[in-house]
This record gives sequence, C-alpha cells and structure tokens, in this order.
Amino acid sequence: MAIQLHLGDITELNVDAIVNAANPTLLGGGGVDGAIHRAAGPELKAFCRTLGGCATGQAKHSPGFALPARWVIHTVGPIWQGGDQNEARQLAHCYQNSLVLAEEIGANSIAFPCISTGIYGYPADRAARIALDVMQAWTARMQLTVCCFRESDLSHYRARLADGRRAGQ
Ligand code: AR6
Repeated sequence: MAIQLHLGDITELNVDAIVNAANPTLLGGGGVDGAIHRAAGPELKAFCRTLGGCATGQAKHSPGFALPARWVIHTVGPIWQGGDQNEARQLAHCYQNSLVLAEEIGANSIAFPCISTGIYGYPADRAARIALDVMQAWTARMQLTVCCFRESDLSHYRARLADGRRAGQ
C-alpha cells in the first residue's frame, strides 16, 4: 500500500491509531499534542497520568476517547540541537517504535504528524526523509498516512516520494 499524504488536522482522521508528538510527561502541551488532548477530552490526560511518562524515541499508547481514532500512540521526538546529538536516530526510533506498538495492539491503519518539526525545531526536510525511510519498510503491513499541517511539509513529502519513485523504489 502506498503511503498517503494528508493536509489537515490529525484529530479528524478516521484511522485506527493517530500518533501524538508528545513531551516526556505525556500530560499535554501545545501544537499537535494540545490539539489531540482537546479533541480527545479530559479522560486522555487522566489516562496519560497512569503511563508514567515516556523517554525520547519511545512510544506508549492510550485509547482515543472522543477522537475518531481508536488509539493514540504517544511518542516523544528529539529537540533539535544542531544535528550532532543523535537527533536523527532518536527521530527514527519514534517512527519505528510507534509502528511496532501499532502492530502489537492490532492497528491496521496509522497516521503520523511531522514529529519534532514544530516546537522541537527539527528541520522539516530532514525529518521527512527519516520518517519515510522508516515507513517504507512497513507499507505491506499497515495503511500509513502522513498528516501534514503545513503546505511546506506536504511539499517535502511529495518531493521525497517522487525522488523514491524516480530511483525505482
Ligand atoms: N494536526 C496535525 N499536525 C499538527 C497539528 C494538528 N492538529 N497541530 C500542529 N501540527 P509540534 P514537536 C504539526 O510543535 O515539534 C508540544 O508542546 C506542526 O505543524 O506539535 O514534536 C509537546 O507537548 C508540526 O508540523 O510537536 C512537546 O512539548 C508538527 O505537528 C512539543 O510540543 C509537530 O509540531 C513537541 O514538539
């Protein structure tokens, strides 16, 4: 199955699992995290209190509560510090660990935001390459969507996917 690109609000997507770009407390924040908590309702925060936080690169799941998605997979992206602090590896771990967890809980479809590219400052084009490198290995197992909130992010993904097609991937 081809990777789907979507421009819009991830909280509206009717998929089995949406991924949240959270912080290590898992207790909510701004950006997509704030939007997910608002749309899911206060039960999400109450549930997340029981999860005991999450380390960078790891993932934990919760129900979606009032969201159309059945589950939320919370992952914590790296804060961009210039690129020599293992950020690329940690970002790849976010995608990989979210996918492993999604498969464990039985999700057949999953939507990702552009993790770390907002408040955490990761350069969007580099992040798109990492995200797609990990996702490409999962296309036979799950329906994958990248949910971009900004047109510019969508352009990065479109360009990367077109490069891949030209290279015969
Ligand atoms: N749907 C989809 N994508 C969105 C939405 C939405 N409703 N809202 C924003 N984005 P960010 P980070 C995009 O800042 O960089 C929080 O406070 C946004 O345009 O949400 O990983 C957490 O608690 C960008 O492309 O997450 C952490 O403290 C992408 O989501 C911190 O921010 C990620 O931007 C995490 O920072």
